[in-house]
Amino acid sequence: MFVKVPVLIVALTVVCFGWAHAIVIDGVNDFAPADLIDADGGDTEHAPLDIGDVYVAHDAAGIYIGYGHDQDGWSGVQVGIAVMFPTLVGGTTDPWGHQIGFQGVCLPYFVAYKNIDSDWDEWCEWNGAGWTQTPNILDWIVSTPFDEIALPYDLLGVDCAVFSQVFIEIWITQDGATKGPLDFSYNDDLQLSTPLGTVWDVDEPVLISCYHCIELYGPSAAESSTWGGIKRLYQ
Ligand SMILES: [Ca+2]
Ligand SMILES: [Ca+2]
Repeated sequence: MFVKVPVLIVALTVVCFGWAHAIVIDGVNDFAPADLIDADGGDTEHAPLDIGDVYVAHDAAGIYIGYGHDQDGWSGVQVGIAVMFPTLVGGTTDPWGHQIGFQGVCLPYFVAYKNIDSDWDEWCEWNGAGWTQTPNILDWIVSTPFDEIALPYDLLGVDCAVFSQVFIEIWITQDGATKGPLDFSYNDDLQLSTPLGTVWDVDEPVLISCYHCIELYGPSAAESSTWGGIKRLYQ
């Protein structure tokens, strides 16, 4: 897999035109139907833990992610988003100390976290030895049943002419050091809540090595079925 990532980058067009569209971050779904990358709804035991439809769009200014989720009357629910770019080697640990980890070549350089109860978010960037965590700088709405977040390229510090792909995973967890990923978007086979039941506490990290792969060019932010298929083979 170390070899295949740069090979795929070279094979892709990396010019920044023909972008899709900006998204208004207001908790109202204004993504295009073609931006849907995952219909994840209904695969947890409890609705407040469930990620629903996941959308990704982009324009010349950045990346936009939207997903269905409503913690309803529950408390302590948190949302994490890992962002990986090819060749940027990131961290293996969860910056908020949950039982979630990263392995293989898919080490996220960024993790965004939101504590829904307090509307507290942190933008976590890998500094080579740990996470540099900056609170409450994210444009991220979680107060409606459809959450939206903007990740401007200025925030990411990346050049869309260099990176034509971004790798993303989203999870629902809860406050606490024994809490793992109750719902995943991409790694459904590793999530701890399913319609059959929920594992509420674990003592070892659930390790992921696969992500949604988003192509950052063209008319919409389509998931790469080719690379997604390759990654799935290595699970
Ligand atoms: Ca789900
Ligand atoms: Ca899922």
